[in-house]
Amino acid sequence: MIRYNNLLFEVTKDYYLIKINRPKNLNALNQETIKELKSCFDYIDNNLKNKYGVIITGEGDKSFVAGADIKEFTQLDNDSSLKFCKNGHDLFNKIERMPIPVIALVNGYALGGGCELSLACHLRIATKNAQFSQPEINLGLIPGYGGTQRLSQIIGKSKALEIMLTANMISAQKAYEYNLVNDLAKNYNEALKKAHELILIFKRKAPVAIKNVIRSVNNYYDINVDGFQEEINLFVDCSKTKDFNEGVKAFIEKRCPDFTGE
Ligand code: DAK
Repeated sequence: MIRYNNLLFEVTKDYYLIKINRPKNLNALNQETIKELKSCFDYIDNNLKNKYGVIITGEGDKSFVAGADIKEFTQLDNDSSLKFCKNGHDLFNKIERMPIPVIALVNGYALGGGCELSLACHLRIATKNAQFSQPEINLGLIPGYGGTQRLSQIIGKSKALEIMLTANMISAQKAYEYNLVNDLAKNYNEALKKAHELILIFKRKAPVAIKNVIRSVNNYYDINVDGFQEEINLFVDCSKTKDFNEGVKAFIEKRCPDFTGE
């Protein structure tokens, strides 16, 4: 198994579990962690067989990710600022485009870059103690890892502006009411159980259809793509698979389909 300095990476029977492992710094994202996450998602992307989802969370019971590592900001100049921004964007775009669902298990603070990391995931489950915020404005910044775009896409312009302009902390319950999170859980174990249950649902679906739903929905937010035209292409792509034949056959034979990913 691959070892990382800042991540715990577990391969389970059905899914991959990534834990950001800097609890003394509330799992703040330094550049090394961003690089390791990128390499971890590249590895997953190349090893999708028999894996139906990814769960990403933070080590410890206090924080998912308390933002970008503020201690690294003291050395920033124009070049490094641009490079940092690009590294973050590359990683978060990679997560958003993964062909299997990525679930953020938000178990505490999800601040700044931490909130943005959760937004790049396809689904979010928050524990009762989770708190969300985009406090960049307090540092004289704006969200720099896609937050201005994804928060607006997910919860709408009005609430997104309120969150980014005030830097207020948003409780798990409020985040649920804003549609920022998909589900709530009492604690980490319950959230992990819920995430696993979702992954077992994905396991029963056709992998090409899963991948193409994610792609097609992402296309809605890409101004360079005609989402309707691409939906036709991705639909036709699915209709050429053996799994499509199997899905129709299983329906007619009144049994569960046995999808193979072909
Ligand atoms: N970075 C570095 N260290 C952090 C950290 C962070 N974001 N958050 C917490 N820590 C460290 C604390 O410094 C402390 O370390 P020691 O002092 O023990 O060495 C340790 O974690 C425990 O934190 P506290 O003692 O503060 O714990 P409390 O329970 O009292 O408070 C807190 C928890 C989350 C309310 C507090 O730690 C806090 O306010 N943390 C900062 C939250 C924050 O503002 N995060 C940054 C959001 S802005 C960019 C791209 C993206 C971004 C920026 C630039 N470029 C491309 C240039 C994104 C920016 C953000 O994420």
